[in-house]
Amino acid sequence: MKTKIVGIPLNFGANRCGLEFGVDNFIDRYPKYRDKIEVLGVEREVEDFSRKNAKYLNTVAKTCEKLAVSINKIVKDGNFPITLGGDHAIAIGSIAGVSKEKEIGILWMDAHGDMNTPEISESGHIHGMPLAASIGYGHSKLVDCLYKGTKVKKENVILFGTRDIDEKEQELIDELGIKNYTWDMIAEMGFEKALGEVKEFFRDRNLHISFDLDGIDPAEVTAVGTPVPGGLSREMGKILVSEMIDTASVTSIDIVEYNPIYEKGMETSEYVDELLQLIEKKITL
Ligand code: DIR
Ligand code: MN
Ligand code: MN
Ligand code: MN
Repeated sequence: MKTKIVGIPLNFGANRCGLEFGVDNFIDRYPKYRDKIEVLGVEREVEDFSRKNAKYLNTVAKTCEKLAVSINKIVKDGNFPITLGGDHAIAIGSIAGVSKEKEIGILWMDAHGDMNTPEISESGHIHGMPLAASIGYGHSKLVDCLYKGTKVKKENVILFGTRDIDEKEQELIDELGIKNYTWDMIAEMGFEKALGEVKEFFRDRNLHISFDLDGIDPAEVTAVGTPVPGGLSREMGKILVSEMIDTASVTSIDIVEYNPIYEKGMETSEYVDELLQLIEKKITL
């Protein structure tokens, strides 16, 4: 099995300047990836700007659709897709591309819940909605990406590292019974124990990992658009990915929200490189 990296420089899901430069900046810093990352273009669609509750809906939906087709082909060819963002809205596409072929669970590593819907979102930013859309909640243009309906059962989802969840978003998480390892819980019970439980839950099952870089402590990974104090150390993030690959049947991974505008030196791009190397080594073993 080979890893195939797809770069998708979307920022319309976050409406935060800089995310659109993430993929190109990363390749500039690490030219060894120039031929290894297939970069998809993001095209602006006509938008309805009276819509405040799901900004750039048409552009995001079209981009996710395009990514989903590309990811689906990689899976059908028997390879392992890695999606490099761009903002987290793209997970709608990567998950759809995989879930069309296989029943999967999702490990969502993030400071945020990404469980908003257009009805409850405070910001209207679609990068706060991709997990909800993937389990069947939200605008039909997002929920029905690639094929109609729910991509992943809500029972098969775990949030990990959260520490900034909006009020109505929390209500939806509670109502749906989404398993949520908040950063406070992880810190209290210990990372090892929390990881152990997540490993047991997904043991030998197909798993998509959606890795939002803002899940890591912003003191250690600065170049993200929406930093929140606290979170996993760099090392914990790598152990999480590594041990999940060893334990579950990991099908696919997203690495998202790299925003080079906020990078002080090289520490975030370096971390992305470390993650990619680790995944490559484990998957092609
Ligand atoms: C916030 C932020 N909950 C929103 N979400 C982010 O806009 O819905 N997700 N930053 O990664
Ligand atoms: Mn996110
Ligand atoms: Mn986040
Ligand atoms: Mn918030």
